[in-house]
Amino acid sequence: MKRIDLIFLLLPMLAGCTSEIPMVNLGIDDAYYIPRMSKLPLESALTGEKYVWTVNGDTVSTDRSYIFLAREEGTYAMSFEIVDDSTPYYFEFTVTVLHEEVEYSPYISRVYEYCPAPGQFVNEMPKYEPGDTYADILKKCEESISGTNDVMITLGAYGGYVTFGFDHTVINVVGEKDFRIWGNAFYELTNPDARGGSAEPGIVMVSYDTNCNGEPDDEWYELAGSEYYKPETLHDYSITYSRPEPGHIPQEDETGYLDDVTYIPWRDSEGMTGYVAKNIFHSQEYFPMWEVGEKLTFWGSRLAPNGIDLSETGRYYVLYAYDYGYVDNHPNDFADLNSFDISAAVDSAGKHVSLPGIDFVRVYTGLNQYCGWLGETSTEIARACDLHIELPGTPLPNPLNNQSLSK
Ligand SMILES: [Ca+2]
Ligand SMILES: [Ca+2]
Ligand SMILES: [Ca+2]
Repeated sequence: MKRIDLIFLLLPMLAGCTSEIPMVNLGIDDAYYIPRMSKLPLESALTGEKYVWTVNGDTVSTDRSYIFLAREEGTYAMSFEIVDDSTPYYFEFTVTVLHEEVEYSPYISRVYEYCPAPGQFVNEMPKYEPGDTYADILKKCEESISGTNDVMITLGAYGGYVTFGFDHTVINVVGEKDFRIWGNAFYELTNPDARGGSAEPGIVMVSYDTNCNGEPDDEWYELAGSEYYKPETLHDYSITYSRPEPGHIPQEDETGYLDDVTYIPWRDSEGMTGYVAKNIFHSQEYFPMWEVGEKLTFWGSRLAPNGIDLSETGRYYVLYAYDYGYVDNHPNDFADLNSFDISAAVDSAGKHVSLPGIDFVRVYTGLNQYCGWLGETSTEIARACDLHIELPGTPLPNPLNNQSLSK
């Protein structure tokens, strides 16, 4: 096939996404240099009937545009073809993937959103101080869970979420788990084999920055955990919490542990209603104080309740861990059970999707459950880590509490 100079609309020259959109004639300038684990968006300025992109001889896309992304350093032989009877084109070029200039961090570097549902640790983890705006709270969240700061944040009751990212794209390595998240789950010591104690499973969603604007405004996919396809798991569930009415009169319960059993009312898409109660251990406001609206609505999948009251009098709940695929579900020393494979991503219809990598992770509390004086079930997070970035001198990052990674 005849080689013809092809005008490409090349988005960034280096290091992923910029707002510059220079027109580059690839027939003259046909080599690209990018850091590993960063995206190179390519789009043909010319149109035709069909398109074929190849990397090292393998067809990787048949769309008009293609985002190149590689974990390994080296030079990649690329081709782009427009299959068209009247104006066919074929073009070859190279992408050289280099080591990043400033070493990547394997840990969280950015928190994009923090929207907890009401809960007993809300306004405390992180701490709300009078006058704090949403931007202030977001910054506190970022300081809490970035790097190895390991300061726990709460997501509150069902649906509350946090969205975070790294200083690079997390590659979906085939056949391997890709990132890990730390919570504060534990098994009760009397019966650890039952894997019950404090398991407050959070559902994980991932997103690839396909429009390359650095913002989490692209399509989201849930990572299907062990419960995803079970009939007791609800999809398209939603819930709305209302701020307590002015002049609301607290109602204590007879156990003495709850100050106000009708504190924050909720209504869900199943037609159920209930309350997030206030307990005697946490006297601050439970509705996020930086929020200005009267209602907070959340949606997603909802897992079945996992808590059992062994006392049968509301005094001793054990929350049993689900098998796999959730945050804050198994203790942190179980590395594998707290690690996630991007290949578990499914679309809104439950169909598996193939993502080359992800730029954004969202975690939300997956249960709408209230357990006596333990209060509402809420996912907590302290750290996350890309499993494909090595640290000099340590083969894998150290987990919290110096617990062994090898379990
Ligand atoms: Ca993977
Ligand atoms: Ca985006
Ligand atoms: Ca927890």
